[in-house]
Amino acid sequence: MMARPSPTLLWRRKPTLMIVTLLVVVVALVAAACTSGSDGNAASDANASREAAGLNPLTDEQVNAALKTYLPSGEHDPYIMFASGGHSGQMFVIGVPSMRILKEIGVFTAEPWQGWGFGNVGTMETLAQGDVNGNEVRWADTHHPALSETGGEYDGQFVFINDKANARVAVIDLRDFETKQIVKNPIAIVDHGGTKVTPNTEWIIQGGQYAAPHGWEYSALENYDEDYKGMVTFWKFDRSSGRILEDQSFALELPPYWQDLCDAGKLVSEGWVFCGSFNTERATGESGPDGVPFEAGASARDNDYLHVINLDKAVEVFDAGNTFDVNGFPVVGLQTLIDEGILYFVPEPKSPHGADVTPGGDYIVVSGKLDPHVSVYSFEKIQQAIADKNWVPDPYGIPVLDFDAVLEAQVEVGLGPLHTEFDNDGYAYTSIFLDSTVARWSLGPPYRDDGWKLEGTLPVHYNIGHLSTVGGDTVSPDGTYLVALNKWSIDRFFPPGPLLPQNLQLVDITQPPSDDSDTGGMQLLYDMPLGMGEPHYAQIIKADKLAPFEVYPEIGYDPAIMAVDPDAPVSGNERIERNGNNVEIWMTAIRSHYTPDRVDLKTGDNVTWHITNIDTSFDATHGFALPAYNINLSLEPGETATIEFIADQSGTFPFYCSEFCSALHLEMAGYMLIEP
Ligand code: K7E
Ligand code: CUA
Repeated sequence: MMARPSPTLLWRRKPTLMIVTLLVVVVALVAAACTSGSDGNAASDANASREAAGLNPLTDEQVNAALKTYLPSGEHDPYIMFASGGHSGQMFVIGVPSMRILKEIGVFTAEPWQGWGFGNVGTMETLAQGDVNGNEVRWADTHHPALSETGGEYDGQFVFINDKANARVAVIDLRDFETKQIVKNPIAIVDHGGTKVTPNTEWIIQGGQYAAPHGWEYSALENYDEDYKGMVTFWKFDRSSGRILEDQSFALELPPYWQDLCDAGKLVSEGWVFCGSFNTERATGESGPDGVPFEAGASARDNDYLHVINLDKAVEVFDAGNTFDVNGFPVVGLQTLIDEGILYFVPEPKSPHGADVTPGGDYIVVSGKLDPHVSVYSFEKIQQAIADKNWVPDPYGIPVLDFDAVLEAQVEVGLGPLHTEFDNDGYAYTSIFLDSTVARWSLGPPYRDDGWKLEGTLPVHYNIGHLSTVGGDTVSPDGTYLVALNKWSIDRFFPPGPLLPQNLQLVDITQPPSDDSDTGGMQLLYDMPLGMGEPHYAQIIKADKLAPFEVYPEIGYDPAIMAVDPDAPVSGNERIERNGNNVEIWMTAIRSHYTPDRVDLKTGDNVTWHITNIDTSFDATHGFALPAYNINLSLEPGETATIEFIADQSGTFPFYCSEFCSALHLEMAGYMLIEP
């Protein structure tokens, strides 16, 4: 290749070229100004259209914000956010910065478009793993998604999420974005502090919340101190099978404090886990023995306890069998935790909520909802206090480390701080619930020499819960965008009845703090309403870390086992076999035909019906809608699925493809005839 002369060389050699070029640039600029509107403002064309629709004209700053989120048709988002679906029991996949919803993944709740829980035996079985003692539970209160990590960074392979209402954890495989497993916690009926993962995803952490007897056995509130217990569960995750190994998992018996969010240590603190807690008062409510309403009783003390857990040691004790069983599940007892030096407490100020480990693993940031500071603890100082036995025991004999000995810094950030995430430049971002702001503050050494100070606050709308920065809880956060997950939207959107959407607000955090910015350099870009549940938390990953299937790798692929089903129908072996009143059907689907397209049954037949989508083109999904029997499948290219039912209603039932797959999609149909 010919070397190109540098611009300076070019100027020196050809002064006339320089003049001509400058002229061209000036002419182009003038032309651009003329076409962009009569006053030369780039926004004025847009504002003319806006005026026609009755919208307010945009300011330059708003135009600037709009440009930062706009993606022309066909351009993909550089980041993908996995947001909890809240009460929907699902998970949302959202592009950042466009804030476009890409998918709602069916998790704990049936989802018809994906055929999740509407007849597909694989999906029905996965959902049934979440039943509670045989009771079907088909909603969930999902709170905290956690992407799998390798070396403390998101690896794009799996995402996990908890159900607070029933203490369940789900595993989603990011090859096809489908839920593969649900586990029900055997000792707790409610949770909260899940899910977070250890830096190599050996363990998925599920922290508890409202104390109850283990196994949720009956015991009157009068027996609270003796019978009620807290817990944290460590689920062993096996990456190769993509499953939680329930028989290699265990829990810790904790005092009946209400454990809250946990975070795993990383780098210097790898092998440790930190969980917030509240109600160390052991309040039992207005109608309970102490007669004080929970909200007052559980926030009476100035401090609750950050639980500092030596997970490596807990695993050793578990491996040695030093456990007892609850519902067949191994639990390391509280006295063992004390004797073996597995559990320590650190006082955390008033009504704590978040506990977040800094990217280097060297500090733990804790916020108390009723304390205007974030409190930053040094992991090194915690280790020193443990070595020095600088503690006093709590009522259960658990060492409470000296607050001043382990505290590194406190930064006043505002009223009602909750959760904290980080960027790549030594700044931390804390959600401030009561003030409805995001606080940007600087970490001290080794992150920033001039740190531990508030840099600015950005108003958000309103009542922010969690916030999420790109890779914000990993060892290498990306300092680009932040999403504020606001609980209330009030006046931000058209009110669709009295139940209002949540408001996810996108914030640009690329600009450094400056003296002339109250917001610490943060700029609000975009409001995204979400009217499907309350997404408490979200994680944002770089899109190029995800490598999902475009189509299933082979025809006859069963997503439930992520392998070819040897019994899957394939082209040429389609058939119907009857054996007494057991009927088995092998059917294929291809644009625009089901083979066979007629199925004859008799009332009372036990029907097993396999269908494979033998199309292999990108996006060539077929559906399978069968009326009266509550069946709908979504068959992605290559996928096979099985439905089972008893033909208990006779009649004539057209079945059809429920995805508009081709020009002859309406003709992609058939008849199921059930003879009385
Ligand atoms: Cu809503 Cu993490 Cu469940 Cu805080 S939690 S807001
Ligand atoms: Cu296949 Cu529509």
